[in-house]
Amino acid sequence: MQIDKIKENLNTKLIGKKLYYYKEIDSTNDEAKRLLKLGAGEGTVVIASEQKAGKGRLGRSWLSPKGGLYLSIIIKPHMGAKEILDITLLGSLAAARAIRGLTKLDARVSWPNDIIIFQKKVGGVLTEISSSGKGPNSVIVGIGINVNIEYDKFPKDLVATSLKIELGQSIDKQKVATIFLEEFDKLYLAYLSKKRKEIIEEWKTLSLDIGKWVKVLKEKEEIEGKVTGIGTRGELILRGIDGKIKKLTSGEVVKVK
Ligand code: BT5
Repeated sequence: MQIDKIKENLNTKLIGKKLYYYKEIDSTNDEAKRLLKLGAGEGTVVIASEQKAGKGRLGRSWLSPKGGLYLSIIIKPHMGAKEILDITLLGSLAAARAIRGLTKLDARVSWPNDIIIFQKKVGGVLTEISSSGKGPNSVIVGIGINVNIEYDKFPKDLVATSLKIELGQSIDKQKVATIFLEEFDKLYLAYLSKKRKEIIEEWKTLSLDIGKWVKVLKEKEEIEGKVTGIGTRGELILRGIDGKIKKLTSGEVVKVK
């Protein structure tokens, strides 16, 4: 990865002023946590070419071979744990914007943290709160995007794709990283200046779930309903078959009809 190319081209106000690069690491989110303990500030970015213990949510793992983009951003938005879903939505929107802008592929989002192209997962967001830093809670936004990963690197049972697979050719990974960080920077600054509503509206326009009948997996429970919107804290709002409205703050959409 040509990290200097990112540093030279990056045009952001807050994000990526400090950028750490590793050829190989356990998890960029874990490294961001370690850096936080050493006093890393808001906007710090950790990028790796390969992760040996890439993490998904709920203890799942994130396949992280060479060719993918793996990065984590430290932010300090002065908010409680309840608003963390907003940041996850913001992260997936930034990724969808970057992919759409660079490739014209129809990248979409699915609640709460998936980035999807033609029904296949091309990226995911893992947002974690860390209270170990000094001052306000810090939030670590980890993002993985399958950029130049070949089809045979994915296990058969994984419904995944990469930008290379969809485009039929490799794409400049530095550019994907730069544009993603710039989109994240814009969205995060907008979020801080009370533009949450606009961000959620845009997320909804790219959502595969809104208005659809979906199945949500929440722990071991399966909940079905028609998605009617996103709540004030990023929660998924569903109308069940009984007509009752449910608001989900955790779980994930697993099936869209
Ligand atoms: C996610 O979790 O989608 C969050 C992924 C976040 C990864 C980034 S990479 C940089 C940073 N550092 C980290 O250690 N993590 C973050 P979740 O919604 O739980 O989805 C995980 C599931 O997606 C797995 O159980 C697999 O089924 C599937 N999966 C794993 N690797 C994948 C990949 N490379 N592409 C598509 N799907 C994958």
